[in-house]
Amino acid sequence: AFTPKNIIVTGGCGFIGSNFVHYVVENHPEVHVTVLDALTYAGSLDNIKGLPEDRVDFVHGNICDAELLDKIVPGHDAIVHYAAESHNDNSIADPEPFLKTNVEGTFRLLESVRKFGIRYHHISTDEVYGDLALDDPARFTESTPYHPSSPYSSTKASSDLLVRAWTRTYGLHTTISNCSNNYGPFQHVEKFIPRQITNILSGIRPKLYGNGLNVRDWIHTDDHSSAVWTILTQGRLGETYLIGADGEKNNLDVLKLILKQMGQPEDAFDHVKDRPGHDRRYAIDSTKLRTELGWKPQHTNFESGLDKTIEWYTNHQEWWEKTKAATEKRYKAQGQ
Ligand code: NAD
Ligand code: TDX
Repeated sequence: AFTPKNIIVTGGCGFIGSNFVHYVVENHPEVHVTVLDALTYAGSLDNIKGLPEDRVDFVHGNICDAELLDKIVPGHDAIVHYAAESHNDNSIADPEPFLKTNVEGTFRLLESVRKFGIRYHHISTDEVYGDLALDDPARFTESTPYHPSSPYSSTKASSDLLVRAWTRTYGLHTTISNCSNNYGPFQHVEKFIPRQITNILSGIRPKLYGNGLNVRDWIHTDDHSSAVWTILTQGRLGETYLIGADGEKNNLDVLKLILKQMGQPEDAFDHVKDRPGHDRRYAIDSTKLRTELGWKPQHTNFESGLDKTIEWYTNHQEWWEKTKAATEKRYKAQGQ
């Protein structure tokens, strides 16, 4: 097994990256983390506040900055790459930052990994595979062909292909993981679950796109973290692993559960304009990760995970209210 001591986590001030940093600090006391984050609208130092200073360093910078990478990468034994522009609706309104960060940013990191010869783990998404029909018995596997639908998912797919080509051509020591939809604390209020919870807490009616029958395969972000750690330390080099927790649910059912858990009538929401090109269904078959590396999700009770997430947003109003008004303004301008 690979036993890293000094890792760089890009995007460690965002939702999933910061949950991973918390996970490493709590579970792997021998590991030091350097967070590299540009603090875009989606990143906040509050997300890693209070972590021990001798365990976590913060570097404010952009993954596209090759000179900065030359300075900070030496002395580390791995990069775990979470940084991205991550929101589909934003990518439809303005794709350019997605090309820069997701494609060029990954290219810069790969060049740095090539120069300094360190281990690289690439965080990606199930959206690279496109979507499945609602009644298709199939789920995505590592051999499903790439078929991304949105500017966001096409840039993530591009970044995965760069990793594969750099690995084959230059012999880099890499792994890739493609995970399904995450939920949990520190998720930006632009995303589905936090948007609806914070709408209710703000006296705004939740907003459902289209008929709400689109299916997402939900996983708690702590299970994503344990899977990434498992792949980083035990994964076979050059391989891709799909991460999922058998959590398929349609948006309407998730919304009704949120309304119920927050004491609202089940029809207290608005139908709004559908997302252009809206993927119908994602579903992950994570057999390879489970059988080859022995990983299992721990937080598989969605109702209780959702309840804790509602509690977190209820108790952390000061965390989300800073970005709430601007986010809703953007949605309103799009008719959503
Ligand atoms: P997020 O938008 O919450 O956070 C992204 C972080 O990256 C922010 O802290 C931001 O400041 C930082 N960042 C953005 N551009 C940067 C740049 N050019 N240089 C340095 N830092 C930059 O995203 P998230 O939802 O936590 O997603 C993290 C990763 O996980 C992404 O790669 C995403 O594609 C992938 N992923 C997300 C999900 C999901 O459900 N959210 C599922 C599967 C995979
Ligand atoms: O207000 C809303 N109403 C609504 O019905 C919002 C914000 C979303 N939706 C729908 C669209 C999707 O079907 O809910 C579903 C989930 O939407 P998002 O939270 O935007 O997530 P999604 O587009 O599925 O992508 C997420 O999972 C895969 C992450 O944002 C990506 O970064 C990740 O790659």
